Amino acid sequence: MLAKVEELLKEVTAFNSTVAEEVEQFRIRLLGSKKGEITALLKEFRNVPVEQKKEFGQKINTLKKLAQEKIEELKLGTENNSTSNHDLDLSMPAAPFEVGGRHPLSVVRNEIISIFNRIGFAVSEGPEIEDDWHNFTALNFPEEHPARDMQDTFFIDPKIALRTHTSSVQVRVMENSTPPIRTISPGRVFRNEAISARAHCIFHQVEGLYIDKDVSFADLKQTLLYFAKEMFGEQTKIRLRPSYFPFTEPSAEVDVSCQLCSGKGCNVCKHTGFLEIMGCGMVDPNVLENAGIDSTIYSGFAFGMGIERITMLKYQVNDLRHFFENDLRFLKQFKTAY
Ligand code: 2U9
Repeated sequence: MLAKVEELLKEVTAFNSTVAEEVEQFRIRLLGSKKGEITALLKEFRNVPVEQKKEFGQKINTLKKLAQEKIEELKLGTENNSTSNHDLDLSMPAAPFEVGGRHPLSVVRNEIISIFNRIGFAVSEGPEIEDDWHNFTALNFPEEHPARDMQDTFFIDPKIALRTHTSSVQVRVMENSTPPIRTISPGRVFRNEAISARAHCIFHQVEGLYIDKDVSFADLKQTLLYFAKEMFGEQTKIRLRPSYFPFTEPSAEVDVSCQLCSGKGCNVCKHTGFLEIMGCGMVDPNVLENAGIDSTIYSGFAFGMGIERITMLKYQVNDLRHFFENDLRFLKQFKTAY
């Protein structure tokens, strides 16, 4: 057996090849798990006479190591030399790969930003974890307002919460700049609500703010009419209904004429011809003063909309949960340039 080891040592030392298949055949012949010659010699170790065990053990280990190293070394030199590469057809077209698309909420958010950019609104962003002042107090929320309740807002501690609207970002803009201010704030907001087809505890808003001398309710109406026509089509009409928000006075809900029935009345608009898209109003003088803006010199309007709601109306999506489930069959329908 020692003679066989010596013979194989010589053979391994002398072996050379640049062809991958030859190297692999050599590996199987020597080190293959079933019929490999070195493997077989290792199995025979227990039959070697005791006085030869030491010498045989050392030699067979040297042989195995040498064979393994040699095969690894030769493999490196043959990687680009395999005969199977001759099957490669370099004239074949490349495998198709799928290009991703933007999420529908991003598509609509970008469209809203673009519409307001065109009439001079800048984009402002701010923190998702907000203090009581910027989220509630500066915006004229009374101490006992229900939104300040644990049941409606995710509090981190008594004075810090996940923002419930992006108006908080605009308070920061007002504190840090002087009018004229024309800005929109897109972003995620958080409310402690049960998840359903119409509500989610995380959703996306765009809030808008315009402050200057002599800003009037007429400016607000024209701005929103321009937005509605750009977003839903030139034929779109708007309607304002009186409402109440702590931060605006007067306040209104804004409806657009129903896309499906062109305002004639159908199931979607519950036969009213209109669908609610946002809230708006003139910024309450208290809010201006809270942020350091003189309400005797300046006035302003503000509006706020949920991006999910705008997207549902524009694309006839009937369940808000689709936006959070990442089902590709849903998402693939929104491939666009935006
Ligand atoms: C400042 C002052 C006032 C923003 C406004 C609304 C009306 C409104 C809701 C629409 C659906 C939020 O997503 S929603 O639940 N928003 O109705 N938002 S006026 O008013 C502001 C903003 C900033 C400094």
